[in-house]
Amino acid sequence: EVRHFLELYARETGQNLSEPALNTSELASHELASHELASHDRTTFNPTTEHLTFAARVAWRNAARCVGRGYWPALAVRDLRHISEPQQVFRELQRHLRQAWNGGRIRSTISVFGPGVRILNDQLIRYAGYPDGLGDPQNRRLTAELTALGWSPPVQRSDFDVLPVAIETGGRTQLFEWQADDVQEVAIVHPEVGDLGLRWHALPVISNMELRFAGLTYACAPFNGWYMETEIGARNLADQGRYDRLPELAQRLGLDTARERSLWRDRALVELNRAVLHSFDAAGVRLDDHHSLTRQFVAFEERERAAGRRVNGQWDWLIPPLSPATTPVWARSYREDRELTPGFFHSRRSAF
Ligand code: NRG
Repeated sequence: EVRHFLELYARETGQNLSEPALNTSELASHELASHELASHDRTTFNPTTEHLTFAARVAWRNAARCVGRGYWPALAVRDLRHISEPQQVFRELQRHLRQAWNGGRIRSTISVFGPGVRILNDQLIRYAGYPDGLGDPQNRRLTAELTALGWSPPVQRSDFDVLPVAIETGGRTQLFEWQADDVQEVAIVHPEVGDLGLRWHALPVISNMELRFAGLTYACAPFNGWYMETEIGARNLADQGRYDRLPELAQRLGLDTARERSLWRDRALVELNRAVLHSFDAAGVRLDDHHSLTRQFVAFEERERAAGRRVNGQWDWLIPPLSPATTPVWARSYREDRELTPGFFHSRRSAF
């Protein structure tokens, strides 16, 4: 696996194996026969920041479910492998949020932490889900788990209470509350109907996937890009098992909800997505729409083919949940290699 990685690195970066980016121990291991490699590399391969940066970007490029990965060469990589103390991890997570937010011009960012650290939350920013139905039902288990670890909901509970982040090191878990200015949110306003009384956070920061390459696993490597509008408007706020707001919006739009054949669900869905696009645009926060992003994805596929690489893909994740057949991804097909590295993998121990 070290050999596979170093060859890929050399091929794509144009860094010859004898150039300084590879230190002598890596060079030596690269030249070893494979039976010797097995006993050597576990102890000798220590990636440089350049290796790590390349690996994280290629892991994104390989992410079969991601329709936004055309931006992979621009991923900002924070090499924090020297950090594993919970308080310091949290401070760096706060910095991550600030750097990624960048005043609304969101930057794709990954922070790679040291060994023995794990984040329990599946995303850094999540809204609590309460047993009585308030909040995000998807996060009920996470909310119960964090409550068992000592979190108390605010006295005035709402549908959008931001959960603390749980950082585990050496079998011990500590909770950290975000400061108000760590979490950037956008109120959802429909251009004609007005304020919908809904909101969503600007940054999706995935924190339950491991970065793997060269036989190494980085278990704490939270990363973010920016949202595509359908993630919020066609799933999070619309799914019956999530915020389920289509019936209410349909009422406000004056649609006939007594008959399925009025297509009130479909019409409300489009209007909710318009509201998400309108609100993020008005707030100056980066957000893609599903038509533009799928076109960019097809352009990415063409660049990959020109570079002699096969695109790893999972069609049912790449198509958007709104009007998929109107996008160029609909008529294409993809093959998936689940073991492809460098890659991001759901952590085996993740509870969520
Ligand atoms: N649908 C999820 C987020 C999944 C990842 N989406 C991104 N990732 N855009 C949700 O929270 O709605 N990213 O790294 O930008």
